[in-house]
Amino acid sequence: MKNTKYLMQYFKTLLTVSFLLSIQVIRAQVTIVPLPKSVKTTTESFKLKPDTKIYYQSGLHQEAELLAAALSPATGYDFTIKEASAAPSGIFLQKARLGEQNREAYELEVNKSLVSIKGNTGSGLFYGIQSLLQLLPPAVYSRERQKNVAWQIPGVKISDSPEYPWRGMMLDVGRYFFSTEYVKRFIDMMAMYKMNTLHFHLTDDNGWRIEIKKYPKLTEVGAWRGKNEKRNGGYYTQDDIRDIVAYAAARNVEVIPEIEMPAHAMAAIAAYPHLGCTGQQFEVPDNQYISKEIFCAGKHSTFDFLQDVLTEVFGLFPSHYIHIGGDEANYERWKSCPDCQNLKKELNLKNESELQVYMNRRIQAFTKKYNRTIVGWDEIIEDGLKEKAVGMVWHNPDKALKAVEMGHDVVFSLTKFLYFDMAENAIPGEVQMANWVGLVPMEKTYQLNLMPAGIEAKHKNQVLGASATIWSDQFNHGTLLREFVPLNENRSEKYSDYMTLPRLSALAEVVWTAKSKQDWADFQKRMSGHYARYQHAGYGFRLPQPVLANSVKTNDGYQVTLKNVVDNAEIRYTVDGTYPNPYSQIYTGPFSVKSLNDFKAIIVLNRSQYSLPLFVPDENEKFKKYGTLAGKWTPETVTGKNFNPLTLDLTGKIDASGSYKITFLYTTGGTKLEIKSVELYKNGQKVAEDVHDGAAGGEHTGNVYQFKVPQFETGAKYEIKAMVRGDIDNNSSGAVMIKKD
Ligand code: TNX
Repeated sequence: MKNTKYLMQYFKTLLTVSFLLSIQVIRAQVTIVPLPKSVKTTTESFKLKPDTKIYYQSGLHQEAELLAAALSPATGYDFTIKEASAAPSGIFLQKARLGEQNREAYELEVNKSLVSIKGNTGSGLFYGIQSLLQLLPPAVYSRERQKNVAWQIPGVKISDSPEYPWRGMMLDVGRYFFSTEYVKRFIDMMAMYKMNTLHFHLTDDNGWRIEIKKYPKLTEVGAWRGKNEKRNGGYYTQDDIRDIVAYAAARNVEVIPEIEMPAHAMAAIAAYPHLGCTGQQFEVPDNQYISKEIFCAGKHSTFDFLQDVLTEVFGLFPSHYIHIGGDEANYERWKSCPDCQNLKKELNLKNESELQVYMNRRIQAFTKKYNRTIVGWDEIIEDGLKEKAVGMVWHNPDKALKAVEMGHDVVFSLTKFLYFDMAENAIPGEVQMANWVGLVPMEKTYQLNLMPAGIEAKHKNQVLGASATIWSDQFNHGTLLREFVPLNENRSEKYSDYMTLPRLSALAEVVWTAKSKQDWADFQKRMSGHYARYQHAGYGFRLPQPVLANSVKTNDGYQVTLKNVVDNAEIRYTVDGTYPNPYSQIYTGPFSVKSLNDFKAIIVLNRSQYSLPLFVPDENEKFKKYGTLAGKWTPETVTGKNFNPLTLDLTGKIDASGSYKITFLYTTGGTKLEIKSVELYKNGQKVAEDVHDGAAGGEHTGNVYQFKVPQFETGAKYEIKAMVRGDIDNNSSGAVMIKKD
């Protein structure tokens, strides 16, 4: 008995040792995200030791301090920092004129005695440091001492610089007030992935978050909503703002404030009712909806107010840009406001949209005096906006084309790729998020193309980059923020983390790395070690599901091979229909199932952090009563803005004369499919049709089409042509079923 016990102990130790060895091997690979321009590896390596010194050339003290502060907690080493003009060993930070002139460029060279980081500026140097941290084991991000880690840095020669200057994230602190501490952590996440622009959405209907000395009610009234125990909110004092701006600047992050106008302004109007058209007193609304109450464009006092606010804002934010919102203005109040109508007449404007252009122009003229450039949601890109502006394109790439042709710059913020308030998946267990544009999985974000047709050569430099959004309006609806294991403590902050990571890492590569070098499979491989980095850094994140690597048909079913995409994690699975958990069967290699719908598999990082299950949904089962599958539609097969034919081959599925029913059934996507008609063709000849309007989406209306096959002919080719289009966007998918009556 005793012997077996010792033997077991021995094997356990052996396993642990080989486990640790395997980690070492993985670590020796360079897995930097975003992928650098050029990486050469050597067989040498540098080991951080308690007596490793950090040398810096004059002017780089701040960067040296940041590096020491990044390395000290996990290593437990108390690094000596010293100014020096040259260094034979240790870590050396230098300002140098690099071949690559970009201010954010850097070079990082590691050999066995020296780690050298060079940058044209402190910004470049900061990025050299970020890459260095990614060469160290994930535990380096921990704020607690990590024992038994060899702090080895592989030998490399890296030269690197970004493709785009605007690498952004937007944080909506208007709908949910994030603490200063959280905002700093958010900046840390960005900086880790070389993102450099924080778009700070400071004002909205549901909250005004920045102290303005001249208008104290903006925060006394406008920063709070709800009554009694439901009362919530908060704001940043001007000192908090200065603190955030400085913290960001030290990490090469520029903070661009957004003061929304004319809409999304209920919090300000609740504080100062004269800012609205009616002067009526409102409360700060607790939910997000498109409000009719917007800033009055017809009164001079509105402009006085906005200019006073902007003056204080400019004093706090050194950023060259100021975001003025401009989205989703409902003009109903302007239409019945005597002041707005008088002004419209006076200026000879055709409609209220031109009144908004007037407002933008007036604000733009004011900001110009402060040498600032306005940024706005793509609604501001209208004729009449004289000076150059930046359009933040969220609707569709056509808007970007219009903007660059008018001479403006653009930043992509496209909903379908960059709205991180959309869920990545729709399967049970996914944290519920917004869904009005469908799903935004990480792979979709990675596929974003910043040079759509028409922009390329001529307007290349007008594309500044991209920015993803963390809208927090869903945080208002307590019921939508479902309890989820990793999101236990401060739910809203963890929720925001979960929306942000890992998609932020994918966006980072889209804006930093040349498109020609972007490769999803390679990215996925490099990412596999990054979840542990997030974890050590204390960030919440979403774990990806296992990947179905292969399924081979066998005599009595399928053999399934799964791929793990997270380092040092297990795959666990079930074959009995139940949801797997961290104690389910461990995956060690290919397994057999009768039907592909029979298995569900998860990635388990640890007992409390595991992914949603990978499974093959059984659509046929769900839709069985509608007959058999005639075909599918996907965003790729539904093209254009108008009705276009979706052709499905029904040869073999139509096998007798008689009446047939075709049913369109939506499965996923943010918008519905509209159907106009279904025509039946026999050998290319139309033989029957059913014309009526139908739709397949969250609700199905008129989605069943019926026709008669007159004389069935064996060997004939049967096809249907359905005239379909997406409602707003072509982003839904679904099944088309056929059933003989
Ligand atoms: C649209 S995008 C908005 C926001 C919402 C978001 C929710 C844009 C400029 N306006 O006010 O928070 O959708 O996804």
